[in-house]
Amino acid sequence: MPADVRATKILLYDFPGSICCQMTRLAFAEKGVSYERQTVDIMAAAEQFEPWYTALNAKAVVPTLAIDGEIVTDTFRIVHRIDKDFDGPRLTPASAEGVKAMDQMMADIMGLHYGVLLYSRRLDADGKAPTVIARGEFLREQLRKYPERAEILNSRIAGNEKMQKILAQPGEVERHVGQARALVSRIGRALAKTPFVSASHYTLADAFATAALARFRLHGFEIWWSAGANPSVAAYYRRMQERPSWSAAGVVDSGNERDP
Ligand SMILES: N[C@@H](CCC(=O)N[C@@H](CS)C(=O)NCC(=O)O)C(=O)O
Repeated sequence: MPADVRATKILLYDFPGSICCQMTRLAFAEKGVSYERQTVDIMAAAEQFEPWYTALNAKAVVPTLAIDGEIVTDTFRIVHRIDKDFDGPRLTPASAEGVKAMDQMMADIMGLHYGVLLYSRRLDADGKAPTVIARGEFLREQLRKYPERAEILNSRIAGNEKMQKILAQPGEVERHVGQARALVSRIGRALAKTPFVSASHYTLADAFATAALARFRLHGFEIWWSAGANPSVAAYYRRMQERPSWSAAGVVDSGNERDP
């Protein structure tokens, strides 16, 4: 049964530029549900590693949703909860088969390595990504300061080293960029069948696709659908930009690229 939105306290632990938070805010906006936001600075202040936050989200990532104090983590689960718990337009296809296809599309969008996409455009003359190296040093400094946070910081340091390895191999970078490009083509093929990526109406997959396309544009890959390539994706992207949810959710597709 849908919760009574007016009586329910909905709090999103959030970071403005985070792609996952943008997906979540799009789902809220399309559902027409109002909520409170608390910023968790995942960059300079590294608040995601603070004990009060890891008590809510053991993986030390945003977003986290609190519904009347009940904690929900993982963007995929969060947006499904938003759709299920509250009144508003249904953001899932009607059939079980449609939901399965939508979930698969969302998993594939979430599965891309957005960090590689960003930093592959930021390599120096030696093929290294100074920002990624600096972030690795920052994480090691956090570890020296807060040895009690070793478990989560060590896993984040391992992820940073893995990304540096990927960035050092042009073939690997190409593979990741190719996966993102293939996803844009797949969105184009889906749009040949239905006006939205998973149904004839807006679904959670559109929230994911919109945030992903915005991220690709931010990183300089708009060429995948501009200038005549993938015209259905170009038209879809314009339509998504025109929806009230675009600005309500604060989708970022230009400017300063500083999100991990
Ligand atoms: N699978 C997780 C991924 C969340 C995630 O990676 N969030 C990023 C921002 S988009 C984050 O919090 N990063 C923190 C960091 O890099 O330390 C989810 O969907 O919630």
